[in-house]
Amino acid sequence: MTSRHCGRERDNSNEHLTSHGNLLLLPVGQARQSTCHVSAKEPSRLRTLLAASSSDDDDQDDWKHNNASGAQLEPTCGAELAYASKTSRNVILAPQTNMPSRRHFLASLGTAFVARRSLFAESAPTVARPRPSAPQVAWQRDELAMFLHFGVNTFTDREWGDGREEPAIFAPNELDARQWARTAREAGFRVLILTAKHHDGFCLWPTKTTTHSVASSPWRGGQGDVVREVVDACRVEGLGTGLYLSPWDRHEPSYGDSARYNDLYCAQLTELLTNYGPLRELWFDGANGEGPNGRHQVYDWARIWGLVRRHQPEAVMFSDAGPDVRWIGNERGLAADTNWSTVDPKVVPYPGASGDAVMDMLQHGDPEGSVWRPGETDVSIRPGWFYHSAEDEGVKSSDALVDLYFTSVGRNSKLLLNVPPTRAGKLHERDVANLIAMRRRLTSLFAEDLARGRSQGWRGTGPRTAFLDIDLGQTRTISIADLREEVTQGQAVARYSVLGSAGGGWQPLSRGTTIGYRKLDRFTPTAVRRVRVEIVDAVAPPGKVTVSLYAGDGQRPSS
Ligand code: FUL
Repeated sequence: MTSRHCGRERDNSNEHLTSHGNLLLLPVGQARQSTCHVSAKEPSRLRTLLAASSSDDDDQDDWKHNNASGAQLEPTCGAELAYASKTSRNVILAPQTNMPSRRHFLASLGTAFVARRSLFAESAPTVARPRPSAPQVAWQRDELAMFLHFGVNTFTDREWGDGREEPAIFAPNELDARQWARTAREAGFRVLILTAKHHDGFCLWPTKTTTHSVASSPWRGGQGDVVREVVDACRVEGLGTGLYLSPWDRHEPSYGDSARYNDLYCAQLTELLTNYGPLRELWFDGANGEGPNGRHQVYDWARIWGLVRRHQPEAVMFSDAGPDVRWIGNERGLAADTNWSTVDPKVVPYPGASGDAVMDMLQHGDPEGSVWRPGETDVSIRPGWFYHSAEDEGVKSSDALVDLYFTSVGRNSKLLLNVPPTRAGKLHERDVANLIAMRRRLTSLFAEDLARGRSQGWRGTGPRTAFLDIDLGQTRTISIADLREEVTQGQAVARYSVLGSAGGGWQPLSRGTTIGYRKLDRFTPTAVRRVRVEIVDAVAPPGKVTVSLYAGDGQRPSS
């Protein structure tokens, strides 16, 4: 079953192509061995790719450094190359020119390994590590996306429809997608992700694949298209659009007749991918309930992901199993403190896979993982995903929303916050007020970086350790440390500590494990003149870590 889902459980499934590029190296001799391929047609092209993969001179220096430290680039059978360094972490390069196209695609769900830029190249051999694609970097830098759960459940007061809802109940008489997008922009969100279809099967666009859609509802005289209105509103407000298309469909009679339903699902997806302009994210839920008469639907993930790559190559795909972005493992808004953006793809072979190892991989990632697949933290501003007036008192406060920012964005993740429209088709005024208050507080918290303009010279103390002293010029009270690795270069830091000194000795302020895109630590407000950040451990020679320091507003986390 699993191989049917995405083909990653095959014994030989350790190929990895880039999701958006095509350069891959293969580390061998590691505790966890993984194989990667380069789509180079011949050795000379391979060398060109290697050089081209280093977007700046420093990267090329790393490559030269590797060669200087004993690496050899040697042709093997056919166009294969073996890059064997004298380090224990050798790298083999292999072409994928003979791969059948389907295998080629499956392999493409990994991410590039390339030599990593390091501050410590002189003192340690450079190790090939996965790096993000450009769309993955853009996805993470957005920091905030707004989820919109909207559909027949909004009108039945349910969380999961059973597929028997009458399209006529869908009647949002004041639907205002501009209000959704404007609120999102004002609150600092960069993308809206709409449930184009939830598990009930009701389609919010006039699909040709079924009559169970807005075309059968009296809303806008049967001419309505919520997807179009959201895409248009996002364009006007300068936001990106993402779509959720539930594979589980409780209305569709063909669900459970795997081949037939996969055809229908792919036709729906193709409509969304080809009729609405550029999309930023496709959101695939792993729910896989029973079909009529207990039939089991086997989703064709390779085909589904292939359609997205073909029609929207700049979009990222979310699911438990990526391929670009993974679920963070809970719906409470909590990324784990230790959160690697790399994973071992074999541990989560398909969306909806379960088990302790799966949950552990989703929450923490894997420092030795072979693909770049950062975690997305989805959580609702209300107790449910859909709007229920009975939950108006349960809207998360602005302080709770700020906390979510710290436990998601501030733990190397991205926050996908659900704000469900009401039956009228608007965001509720309480939700809007709390979102705007959240933005105000975040803006004020991060208004003045006390380390800005201060010299940040890292000093290496060993192959994987370093420290940085920042002199603030005068004694300042700080309570937030904001640390960032340059994730375009990958992720390396495994343990760090932050210390402060007002003139006497150093006192600990915070410490942690991973940093990644951004790590936000809050601690007791402390008056300091100097701050020291120590990298105590790393899985590869770490790149530059940028440090910002903030006073904070004296408020402790609300939970
Ligand atoms: C879950 C779904 O079952 C919920 O209804 C919701 O859409 C959430 C975001 O994903 O798997």
